[in-house]
Amino acid sequence: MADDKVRYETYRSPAGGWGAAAATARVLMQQSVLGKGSRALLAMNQPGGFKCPSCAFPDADCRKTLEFCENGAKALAHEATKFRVTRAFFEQHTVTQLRQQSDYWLEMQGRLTEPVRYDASTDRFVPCAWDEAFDLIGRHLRALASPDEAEFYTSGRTPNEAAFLYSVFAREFGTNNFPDCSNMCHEPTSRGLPPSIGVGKGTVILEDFDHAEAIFVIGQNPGTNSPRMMTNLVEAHRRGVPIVAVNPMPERALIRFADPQDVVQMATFGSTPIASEFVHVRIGGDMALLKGMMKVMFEQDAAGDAVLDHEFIRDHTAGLEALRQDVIGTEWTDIVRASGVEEAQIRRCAEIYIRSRATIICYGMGLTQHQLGSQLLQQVANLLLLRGNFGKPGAGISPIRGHSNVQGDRTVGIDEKPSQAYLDRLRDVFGFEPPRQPGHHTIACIAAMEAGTAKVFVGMGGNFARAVPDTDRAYAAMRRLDLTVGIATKLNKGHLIHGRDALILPVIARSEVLRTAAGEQFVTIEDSMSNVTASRGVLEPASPDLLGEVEIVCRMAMATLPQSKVPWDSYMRDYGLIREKIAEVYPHIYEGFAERIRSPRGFHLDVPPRRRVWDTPNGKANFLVAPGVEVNTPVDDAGMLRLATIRSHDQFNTTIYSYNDRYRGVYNDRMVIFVNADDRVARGLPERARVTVETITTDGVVRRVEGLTLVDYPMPRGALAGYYPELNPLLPLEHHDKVSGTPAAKSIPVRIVAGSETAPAQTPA
Ligand SMILES: Nc1nc2c(c(=O)[nH]1)N[C@H]1C(S)=C(S)[C@@H](COP(=O)(O)OP(=O)(O)OC[C@H]3O[C@@H](n4cnc5c(=O)[nH]c(N)nc54)[C@H](O)[C@@H]3O)O[C@H]1N2
Ligand SMILES: Nc1nc2c(c(=O)[nH]1)N[C@H]1C(S)=C(S)[C@@H](COP(=O)(O)OP(=O)(O)OC[C@H]3O[C@@H](n4cnc5c(=O)[nH]c(N)nc54)[C@H](O)[C@@H]3O)O[C@H]1N2
Ligand SMILES: [Mo]
Repeated sequence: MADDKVRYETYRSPAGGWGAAAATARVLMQQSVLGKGSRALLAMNQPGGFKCPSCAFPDADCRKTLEFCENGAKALAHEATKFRVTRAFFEQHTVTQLRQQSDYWLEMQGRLTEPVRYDASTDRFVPCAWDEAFDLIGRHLRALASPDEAEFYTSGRTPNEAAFLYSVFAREFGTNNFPDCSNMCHEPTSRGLPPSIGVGKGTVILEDFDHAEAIFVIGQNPGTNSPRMMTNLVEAHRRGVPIVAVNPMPERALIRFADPQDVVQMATFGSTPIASEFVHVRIGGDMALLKGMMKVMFEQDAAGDAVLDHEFIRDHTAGLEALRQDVIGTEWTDIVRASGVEEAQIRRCAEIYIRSRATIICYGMGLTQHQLGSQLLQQVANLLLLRGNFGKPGAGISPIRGHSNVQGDRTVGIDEKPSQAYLDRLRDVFGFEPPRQPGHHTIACIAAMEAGTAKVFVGMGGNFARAVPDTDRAYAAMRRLDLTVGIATKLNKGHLIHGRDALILPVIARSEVLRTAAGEQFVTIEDSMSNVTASRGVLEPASPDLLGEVEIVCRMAMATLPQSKVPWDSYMRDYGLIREKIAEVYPHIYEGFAERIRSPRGFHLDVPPRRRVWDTPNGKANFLVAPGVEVNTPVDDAGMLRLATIRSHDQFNTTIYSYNDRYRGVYNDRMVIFVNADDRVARGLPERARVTVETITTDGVVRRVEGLTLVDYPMPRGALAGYYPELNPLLPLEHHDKVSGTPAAKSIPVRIVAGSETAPAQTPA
């Protein structure tokens, strides 16, 4: 069978295993970096080496020599690629032509090599000296009527040092406009959990997985998006720990996994079953499921069974009775209808939870990206609090973050609603008065662009226009800007949706050596479990004309703020001086940063709930009530289906590595919609029908994506899934969680409006 033929089949092997090993070798060869890439892989996540640029899962304690996974290897191979985007490339293609190209094609062109500026007379990006680029940025920013006309976006690969200075720069300039990739991701964690447990982070560390007696994995696909977590799940399974997976898609790695680093399993083609209980929840059915489990507990408590940790509840919490009322008052019929899960299975899940003396609940985008995402997470915390699952080994809440430093960026100042206490410290440490008004998150930033009140957009990494909702509106909004700046390793579509003036500034990547006038520098990142570690690149930079992100921030600041109180010049030489300032601004967590970072495995930032200390107004952990069982506004349309936009196995967010999604059996196609066969048949559509999907809204805007192929898949009734970012045109900006501003990308109300005959087999562009 030709390798580029579109096909859909059922993947029957375990996830991981030889499939993963082969895929690793393939991507190194494809990027022509087999030797260089393999050497770099040996330094990844090792003391003295660099941190994997892929996901935010922590590394294990030296247990494995090769602490990487297939998808980490892909990220590295694409970063270390031998392909280059040169000035000749930009001469050959107008921007209008480049915009027609796919995300995949743009990614495959390789690394950016020198700064470029948009030239409208030729519709091309042309080379531009670094000084000229900073000068242009400074002129635009200083010309603004108000600093709030600038937007400073951050994507989560940016290391702590660069993110910290970026936030200092924007605040000295005078704005809190910090749209961030996290606003589309774990913002419900950052906003929903503080009123509940006093911190917007996870409370679990890796060692806890060795002590847990039950693990729940809800709305998360670790086999693809955090594969190093599979090691912990395999080990837990071997210890006989029940693992409950809650997902509308029976993700392969949640069912069966072969550890590519387990020699015996590889030699014998063995594998480990993962989930002891697979809960096939409806999209958005988790609120009902969680309430159902709590209802079982309150019922047993009423019957006199010791299922609640009364001592913990008495000493550490407030609000139990209101929660009890709400949950007891919720009817089983509603719970079963909304969750799509039978009462018997919910009772089994509750039993697993009750029997365990230490439970971890992990979750991902399947919980955060709903209209009531923040409140949903508060129910997860409620469930954990009922049995005192905080501040003891093997227990806690574990949001599995996305980008490798997305959590760190937030910790060191990327926050559009900073606390007044933090702003006071910033003032005291740097001697300028920071702005006190909240700024824009991602959704507010797009609204400001649409309104014409945003004029300059600086993107520190990322692919803003592709990652955000409502693609057509976002593109139009970006085009209204006076200046767009993309600071990046690779060319992406976001750079091509630009303002009147535009710059693309190429950076030294995570895996590459950072040299300054003061010698070799390292940076630091914070993983999903609050461990801060050093990262030192080992490869030569992709081009001599690249700058580190820290230097780019410092030079933007110097070009914009000639009277600045901040010694930018010294920071871009010696990153140790930046860490000193981080320690001064955040003494409660970063005191002694310089010494503590010398430890080969870094250090852990204090998370108070681990000590049963609750940084809430009443000093308690709070049971918080969310009315009802739905996480989305009901839609009055009998033909409505809920669409979850998800990641394939071969992408990192908007970076597309290939058109395959091995574990879901899809090859050479991304324009697919996974559907329950009964929902398809009910619409009179044949298998593999070519369809158009349309969003159901009341705002009068028609949002459609055409040319999608229906693929039968074990989805619950009423649920669809398809790939992000191709389906982002269907996601309305207004369809988001009001608490956090996070787009409800997992529950778009849609209908199938047009179907035709079976899609012809075809080869993607
Ligand atoms: N290789 C790779 N690694 C990555 C990324 C990548 O793109 N590629 N992205 C990184 C980033 S930024 C992030 S945030 C993480 C994302 O990691 P995940 O959170 O795992 O990402 P998704 O694929 O968006 O969706 C997760 C799961 O949610 C399920 N789901 C959808 N709707 C619901 C629901 O209503 N309830 C429940 N219970 N489940 C639901 C989907 O079926 C899917 O299995 O991964 C990070 N790591
Ligand atoms: N419909 C839908 N939309 C979603 C999601 C979803 O599940 N569904 N998920 C959301 C989530 S969780 C997230 S996190 C966002 C992601 O949004 P972003 O973070 O904005 O997007 P990425 O695709 O991760 O950004 C990739 C680009 O980052 C640049 N880059 C890579 N490495 C580096 C580096 O080391 N330094 C710098 N400066 N640049 C670098 C490269 O140019 C690359 O093209 O998307 C969100 N959008
Ligand atoms: Mo994310």
